[in-house]
Amino acid sequence: MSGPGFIDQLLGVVFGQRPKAGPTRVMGIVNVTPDSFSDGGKYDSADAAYAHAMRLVAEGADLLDIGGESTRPGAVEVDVEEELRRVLPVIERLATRVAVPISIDTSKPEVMRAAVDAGAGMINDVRGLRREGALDTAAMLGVPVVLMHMQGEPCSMQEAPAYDDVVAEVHRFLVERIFVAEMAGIAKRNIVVDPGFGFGKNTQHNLQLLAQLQRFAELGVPLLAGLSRKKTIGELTGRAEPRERVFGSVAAHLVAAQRGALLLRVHDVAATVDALKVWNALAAVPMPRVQAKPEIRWPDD
Ligand code: 7PJ
Repeated sequence: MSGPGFIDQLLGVVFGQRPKAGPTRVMGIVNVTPDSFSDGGKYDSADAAYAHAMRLVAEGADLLDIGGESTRPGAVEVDVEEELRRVLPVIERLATRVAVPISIDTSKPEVMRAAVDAGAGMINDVRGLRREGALDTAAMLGVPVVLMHMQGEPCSMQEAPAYDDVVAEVHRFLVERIFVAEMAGIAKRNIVVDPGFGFGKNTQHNLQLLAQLQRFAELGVPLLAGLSRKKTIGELTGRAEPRERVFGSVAAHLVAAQRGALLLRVHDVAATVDALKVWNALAAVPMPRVQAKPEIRWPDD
């Protein structure tokens, strides 16, 4: 291993050092699916997806996540040919026109390979490289990978999500996947982890994960969080319409960033970037040392 990797550069990390809390980066979501839950059908053509991606870059996205198969609850799988037909034209056009890295949101080895050939520089796998051939393909391609936790499969994962201890179980899973990925030849500095909010998790599970997100930030690899417009945000805010969950999503992502998430996967790039700017401005303000509490004596002490 020599020199900083792609993720180090993206995060502005000095090689060999990982920041405890650092400059959090924004990954803009580009769905090329006819059935995505929050912008369903709006960007199902390559032209529209491309235009949307360009807009996210203009809004300040640090990288783009291109997905051709919906993983929303209840979604049905698409085959390799269809997934490639959706994503490849978009990746090809973007790769030569945008400066930001492109991530491919897929679990299929064939799609990983073709997407990287077409110019994608990162793999985002909601199944944590558990599909047959995915580990070896990712290792061979040598690009960074996001290993996400999911209980079950999208078609049924929200029917009855159950854990004894969601934080401990997701943590154990991610530790295991980091180990397995390294054993398969994926460099640790190319690994990003993600607890997978909403993937076989109800609102209580998601809140517990968010409350203890710091534990995942301490795994020694960058942490990604994605809560954008998800059902949990809808439940907490009373917003049934995903498009109306922007403010709630921004709040959740700001909390995630403060608890150590270095990457935020979002639909609403401009709003998230503004929130991060406000938070980051505070980092430059000198904080006085916490003073010893004045001793208060009550008369009858
Ligand atoms: C996530 C994802 C997420 C990662 C989706 C949606 C569903 N990839 N792909 N993390 N969610 N890494 O956008 O609501 O949370 S698709």
